[in-house]
This record gives sequence, C-alpha cells and structure tokens, in this order.
Amino acid sequence: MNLIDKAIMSETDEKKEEVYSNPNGMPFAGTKTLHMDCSAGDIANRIVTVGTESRAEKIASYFDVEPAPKRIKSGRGFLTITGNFNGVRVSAVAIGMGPSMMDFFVRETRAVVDGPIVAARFGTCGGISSNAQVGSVVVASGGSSYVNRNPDAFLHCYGESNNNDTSKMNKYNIYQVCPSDKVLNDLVEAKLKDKLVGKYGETIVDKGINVTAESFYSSQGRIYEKFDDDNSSLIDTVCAKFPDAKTMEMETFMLFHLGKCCRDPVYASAAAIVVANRCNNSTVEQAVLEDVEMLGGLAVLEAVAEREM
Ligand code: R1P
Ligand code: URA
Repeated sequence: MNLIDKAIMSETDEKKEEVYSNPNGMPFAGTKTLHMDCSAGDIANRIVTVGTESRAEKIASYFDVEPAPKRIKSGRGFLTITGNFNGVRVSAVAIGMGPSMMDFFVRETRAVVDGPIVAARFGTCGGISSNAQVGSVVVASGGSSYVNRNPDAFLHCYGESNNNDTSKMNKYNIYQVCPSDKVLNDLVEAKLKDKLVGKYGETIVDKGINVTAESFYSSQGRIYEKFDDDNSSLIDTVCAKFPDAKTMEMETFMLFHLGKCCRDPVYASAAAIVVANRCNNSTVEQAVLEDVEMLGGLAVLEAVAEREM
C-alpha cells in the first residue's frame, strides 16, 4: 500500500466510529451501556425502580439538595436519577413498561455497579383478588409468578396452510413463583405502614403473590374481541394455581428472576399500588393515587436506603 492509499485509509478509519463494542457480551458505546446510557458511577447500589418518569421524579424530590442529583435520560426510554437520600447514595430509575425493559435495567445496571444491589420496584397494578382494594399498596412478599402467551397455540390464526390442532393447547404459560428478598420485603411493608396506615387505615397496606404478565391485554385476561386471545378464564386459572395471588403487572417477575440468577447479590422486592380491581371493576381516584405514590415512594426509598448489605 502506498502512502496516498494509507492516508486515505487512516482518514476513513478515523471517520469510522464504532456503534458499540463487544457484540456477543455486554455491549458498550464508549463507556456507556447501550440502552440506559450509564457509565460506571452513574447508578447507585440502592435503587427504586418505577415505570413512569413522573414517579421517578416524585421519589427524587426526597433526595438531598447537595450533592445535586444527576439525571441521565436515555434515547431508549430510561431515566436514571442518582443522588443522596439522608446521606446515602441512591438512584430512582424509570424504565417504562414490560419484562424486556426490566431485563435491560437489571443487566445494564449490573454492568456498571460493583458489589451487592438493593432494588425495589414501586409500581402500579391491577388487583386480581377481591381483597386487593383500589388505592392500597401490595408488597410482593410471596414472590412473583409470570404469565406469557403461547404463540403456537394460535397457529390456527396463520391461515389454511396450517394443520396443527391448537384446540387443546394451553394458550398461556403460567410459571412457578420466584421469591423476593424477605429482609427488604419486611422493611418495605413496615415503612409503608408507617407512612400510610395513620391516614388511610390498616387495609391500605397488604402483601401477597404478584403475577407479572408480558402484556397489559391478553396475558392479563383483558377481553378485546378484535383479537383471538382465548383468555376469558385466564385470571381464574391463575388464582386457582396461586390462591394468594393479589396483583398483576408487567415487570416484577423479571426483577426477581434475574436477581436470583445473577452471580453477584441482588436483593429485590416490589410493591404496587392497586389502580383497578379486576374482580369488582373499581378504579382508584386520581388524588388518592398521587398521594399514595408520594407517601409510598418515600416509604420504599427509606427501605432501600436502610437495607443492610
Ligand atoms: C401498565 O399500565 C404499566 O403499569 C404498571 C405495569 O407494570 C405496566 O408497566 O406499572 P408502572 O405503573 O410502574 O408502569
Ligand atoms: N398495570 C398493569 O399492568 N395492569 C393493571 O391492571 C393496572 C396497572
């Protein structure tokens, strides 16, 4: 190669910026994780994770003023706010919705945080037990199951070329319960009671088994006649399998499951505000939801900050 070719080559090389490194492992774009845009030091070991940015901001409103909390908003829907709470380093992370977003959160957080992680989800949910009253907060002390749709049981929707008999197939997979961290569960429950019972009464805080679903719709038993979902008995089937099941949402199982499968300790818990009861068709009042989000958010933050590691 002559000098002119070399010069052209190095010029093109300089322009060629890598999108990311390590495509078969944990990829990084420079020092940052691909989807949360966080580098080492950007996330604390103690985390409250939520769905919406507004809930993350509510939790971050309790952070100490100094040092000023750092906000990282990724182009993929994550907001990470890290600061101090009563002198303890903590993060509030909004991840959006669904098990895949929780998968990104757990793995990419693990990639930039050393040592044990304490992580509690503070979300909203549907109540699938008549005892799960709207406005109450249910701690997933009994762990979380997981429900997903079995696409092969819907092969009949693909057209005439398919001769599979799907009529006897299970349309939904219902998985075993994954446990949560008892120490953190107990702290979350105690803190929630401390903040909420005086104002709303004993029944405002409850505990039970959570069921995470991959969809808000089909695998949560919502009926929408425009789709073949075959889910009218799904909630009854779930409750027959897990009589202590009280709540249904979309992320908790993946937090617990990946926490258990992680080779470094992840102490995980979850609490969720019941926004709608699926058994009696009731829904929470907006003002109650916002108040319970504020008070409950503080409770979960205190628990995360205090859990021994
Ligand atoms: C669905 O409306 C969303 O609400 C629940 C579900 O898990 C799902 O993410 O949680 P968040 O309120 O934390 O988003
Ligand atoms: N979030 C869910 O995933 N389901 C509900 O019913 C309510 C909130």
